[in-house]
Amino acid sequence: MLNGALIGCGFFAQNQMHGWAGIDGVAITAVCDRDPEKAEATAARFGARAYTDAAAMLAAERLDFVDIATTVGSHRPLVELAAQAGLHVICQKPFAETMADAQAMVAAVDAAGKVLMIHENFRWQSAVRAAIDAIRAGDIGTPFFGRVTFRSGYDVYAGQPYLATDARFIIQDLGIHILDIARALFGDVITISATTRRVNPKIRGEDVATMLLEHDSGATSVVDCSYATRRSPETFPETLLEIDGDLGSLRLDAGYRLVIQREGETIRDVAPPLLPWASRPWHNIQESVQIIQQHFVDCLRDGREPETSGRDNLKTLALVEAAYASARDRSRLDVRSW
Ligand code: NAD
Ligand code: 89V
Repeated sequence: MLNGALIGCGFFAQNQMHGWAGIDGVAITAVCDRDPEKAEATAARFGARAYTDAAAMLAAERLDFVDIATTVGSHRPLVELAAQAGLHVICQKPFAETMADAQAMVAAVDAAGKVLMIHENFRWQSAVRAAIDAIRAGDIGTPFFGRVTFRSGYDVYAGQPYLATDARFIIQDLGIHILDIARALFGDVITISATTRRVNPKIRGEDVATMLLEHDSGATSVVDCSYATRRSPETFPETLLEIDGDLGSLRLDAGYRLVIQREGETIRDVAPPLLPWASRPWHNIQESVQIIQQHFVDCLRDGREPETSGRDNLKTLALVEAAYASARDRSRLDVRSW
C-alpha cells in the first residue's frame, strides 16, 4: 500500500481525491489546506486526517508521496519540503512561475532520490491519447503539419476566480496543456512565435493566444487557444486536432470523433466514460486525472521515470515562457537552450 497526502483542498483537488479513491493500492491518509474549513471538509468527505500546515503534516504522518494541488505560487516551497522529507511528489501544473524555480524543484527531488511528476493531464485524456497512440504507431506516416486547438466561451472564472485576476492567463493555464500535447504528438520544439490578446475587458491577463511551433521532427504545428470564443455547440473542455502526415491524416473532431484517413477512412467514437463521481462537461478532464494518477503509481512500482516528469515538463514550461516573450517582443525564439 502506498500512503499519500494531498496539499491544497480547493476547486480541483476534489477531482484528485475522487481519482485516488479509484486507484488500487493507494490510500490518501491526510490532507492539508491553510484554510481549516477546506481541510476539514475534504478530510471528512474522503476519510482522511486534516492539517492546516504542510510541514506539521509531513512530520506527523508516515507517507510515501504527496500530491500538491495548490496554485503555482506555493509549488516550490511545498515541493522542496516534500523532497526534504524524502517523499515522491506529484505536483499540479503550471509547474512553476519561472524556469529557475522549476529547475530548483527538479534538482531538489533528484537529490532526494525520489520521483517528481507534473500533473499534466491533458495528454492523458483518453481521446487525446488515442490520437497520440495512432501518431506514435505511424498510422498516418510522418506528420508534417498539426493544429492543436482549444477554443471556448465557457465561464472558467466562476470556479477559478484567480484566472480573471492573475497577470498571466491563457498560455500559463490552458496553453500549457495544449503545448504539451503538441510535444507529445510531434516531439521537442526548435522555435516558437506567438501572439496574444485580451478580448474580455473584465479580466487582467490574455484570453487568446496563437502559437507557431517548429519541431525537431520536421513538423510544424499551430497551437491556438481562446476563452473568448462563442460557439455552438460549446466544446469545453475538448482539445481538437488536425494532423497531416505523408501517408494520411488524422482529425480529432468535436464530440470526441477520431477520424483517420489513409487508403480508406476509419471513424472511432473516443468519448471518455462518465465516471460515477464525474459530471459533464468536465468528465473528460476528470477521467484523465485518474489515468495520470495510475501512471504515477505504475512508475513508482516499476522504478520508471513518468512521461510527464518534472524534467520533461521543463520543456513544456520553456514553451510557455518563450510564448510570452515572443508575444511581447514580436519575435521568433529558439527554445533549444531554454
Ligand atoms: P484553489 O485556489 O481552488 O485551491 C488551492 C488551495 O490551496 C486553496 O484552498 C488554498 O488555501 C490552498 N493552499 C495554497 N497554498 C497552500 C499551502 N502552502 N499549504 C496548504 N494549502 C495551501 O485552486 P484550484 O482551482 O483548485 O487550482 C489548483 C491548481 O490546480 C492550479 O495550479 C491550477 O492550475 C490547477 N488546475 C489543474 C487542472 C487540470 O486539469 N490539470 C484544472 C484546474 C486547475
Ligand atoms: O485545466 C485547467 O488547467 C483549467 C481549465 C480547463 C479551466 O483551463 O484551469
